[in-house]
Amino acid sequence: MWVCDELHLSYEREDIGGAFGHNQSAKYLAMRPNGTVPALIDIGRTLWESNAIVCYLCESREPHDLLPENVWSIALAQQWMGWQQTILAPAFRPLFWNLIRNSPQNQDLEAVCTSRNKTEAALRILDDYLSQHRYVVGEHFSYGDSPVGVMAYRWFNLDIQRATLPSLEGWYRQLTARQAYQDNVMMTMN
Ligand SMILES: N[C@@H](CCC(=O)N[C@@H](CS)C(=O)NCC(=O)O)C(=O)O
Repeated sequence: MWVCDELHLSYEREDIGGAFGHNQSAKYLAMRPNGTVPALIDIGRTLWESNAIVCYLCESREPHDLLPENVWSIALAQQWMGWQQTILAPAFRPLFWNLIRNSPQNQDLEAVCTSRNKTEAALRILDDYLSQHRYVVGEHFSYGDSPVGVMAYRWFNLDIQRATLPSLEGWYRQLTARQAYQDNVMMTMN
């Protein structure tokens, strides 16, 4: 939704997952067979996997402001998007679920601790990279910033201890100045 608003797209949004409870319906499973969100319908065609959706929208809609500038930059954006899915998100998930989605009596504090440590270790890698780059692809905001940007909001707004990661924090502050980020990401976590 953040990227849709960055691109000023008009769209119809249907809330399906989590508390809305529609993601195992036959209708939804016909769109996304593993029942997770999101899924996009565009010109009667269905696409799923959030990063694929983000890349498709940025490529197919004008203006192309969020596109990385060249083949190398596209590869770098893909690198950080893949890293978010395979390294950062699995490290972070137990922390988020235990603190935000589980009731206090069902919180696994050992898992919280392990997950916090793993997430911080992963974010140090990004912090180190951002000490040399303004955004994940050089000097300009691009779609490559979006998956890690969503997770950064959660990281910086959980009630946990955090090491100082100054470059990560500086990059995150730039995102918080974007209207579409404020409208779609900076909200109560649930
Ligand atoms: N790699 C997938 C992850 C999809 C995913 O795990 N989605 C979660 C929400 S972030 C989900 O649908 N969970 C089930 C639910 O919300 O009911 C993607 O980026 O699209």
